Amino acid sequence: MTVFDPHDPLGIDDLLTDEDRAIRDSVRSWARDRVLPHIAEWYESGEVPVRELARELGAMGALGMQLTGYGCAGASAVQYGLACLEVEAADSGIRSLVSVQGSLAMYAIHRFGSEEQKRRWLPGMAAGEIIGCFGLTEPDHGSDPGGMRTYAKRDAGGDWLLTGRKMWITNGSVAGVAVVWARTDEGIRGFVVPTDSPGFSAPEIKHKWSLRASVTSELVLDEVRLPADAVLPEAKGLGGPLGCLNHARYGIVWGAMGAARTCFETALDYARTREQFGRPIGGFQLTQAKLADMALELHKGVLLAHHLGQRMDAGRLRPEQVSFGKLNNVREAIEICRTARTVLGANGISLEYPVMRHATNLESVLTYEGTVEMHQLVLGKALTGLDAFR
Ligand code: TGC
Ligand code: FAD
Repeated sequence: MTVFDPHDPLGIDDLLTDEDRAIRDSVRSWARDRVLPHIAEWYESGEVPVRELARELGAMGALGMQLTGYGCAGASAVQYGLACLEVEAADSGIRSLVSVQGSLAMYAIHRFGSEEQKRRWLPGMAAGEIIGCFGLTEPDHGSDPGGMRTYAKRDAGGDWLLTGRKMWITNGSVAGVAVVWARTDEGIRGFVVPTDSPGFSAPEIKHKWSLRASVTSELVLDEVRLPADAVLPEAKGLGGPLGCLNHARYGIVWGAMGAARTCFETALDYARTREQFGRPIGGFQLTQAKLADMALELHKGVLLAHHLGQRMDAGRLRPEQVSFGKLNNVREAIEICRTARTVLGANGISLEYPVMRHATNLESVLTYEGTVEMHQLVLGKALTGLDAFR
């Protein structure tokens, strides 16, 4: 008979290959050594050494790790997911850095770019030397990106002139390259924009109470002149950016379970040692019910992520299935973090413990990459055949 492991009650570890475990363990060690000792300070100050972390993640092969060639690691979807989980177990903001770099900016260039664009940008991005951002959302168009106003038009010489504003853009102010989506006479197209282009600026958005260890910015595009070949040749229409989102959302399916795992483990540990009424609070039935329910949703969520990862590796993952995973796992993760908060009592609200930080981070994760409602509507449409978006 195998032994019951409170940290892996379903034996999910058995589903992983030796290589999966090696990648997971090395990312876990990096997060433990390089992020955990500093994260509370970064969170409180709202200052995070993004460039330094990007280079370290690049050296580990964690940036664009699911892509092949151009300096990318060529890992499996499951391995990429495990890396997201381990990074987000430390902080969702650092996982955002990984997601936006690898699944949005690099993926867009890898999937839709010309050979020259790939050679120019991807090796430096994989190494973490160049940080990328992905500008889709606008001040007046978040859930409905099809209504975007940012536009690009050609001048007589064939150059593009890009004008508009993007909002809530992760890594915007630290990026060397921005993938920006804009309306053109040919429909929605993507542009690879060096951030030192005249007319480009990226003021940082301050006063966030969530994802404080992540840089979030506005992108201001004031007639940014770009050469004819700055457009991503293979992306035409909204399917371009939405195709990138599938990959980032997939990483979040795993990542959210990392935040949940940290909160569950913190609560479990606390419940075993904190005493009230003369005994550990973990001995009270009400606390045990919370722990049991948290463990159920945590490990069901990891199983779901693994299942979707295997489908992605087999080339059989549908966008609706990604919505299923993102909707379920982020929603359950935030519930787990909030429940963990209650187990810790007053300590639950302190930055000395990770639970409130994770819970407030997940408020952003619940909203970005498609809100809960968007994923409900994606599933609703898939189930009924009826479009309820508009
Ligand atoms: P709709 O008419 O349904 O579709 C337009 C075209 O797009 C295609 N499509 C997809 N393609 C690939 N993957 C998907 N998931 C796709 N969903 C739709 C579709 O087939 C169609 O193609 P075509 O060729 O027929 O034109 O579009 P709609 O206007 O009704 O909108 C659909 C909706 C609401 C689901 C979509 O717009 C949506 O997902 N909205 C949410 C927006 C969102 O998620 N934004 C995220 C911004 S990036 C971000 O948040 C990064 S945070 C990262 C971090 O810090 O970690
Ligand atoms: P809205 O679309 O205005 O939605 C407001 C509310 O209305 C939501 O509850 C929504 O679900 C609901 N709603 C909207 N339409 C409907 C409908 N048809 N039916 C029912 N309910 C509806 N974007 C990027 O492009 N790149 C980034 O790197 C990026 N990083 C981000 C980082 C952070 C920290 C945050 C918070 C956001 C980031 N975003 C980024 C933006 C994010 O993707 C958007 O915030 C998100 O898509 C929602 O858009 P919105 O905030 O404009 O909300």
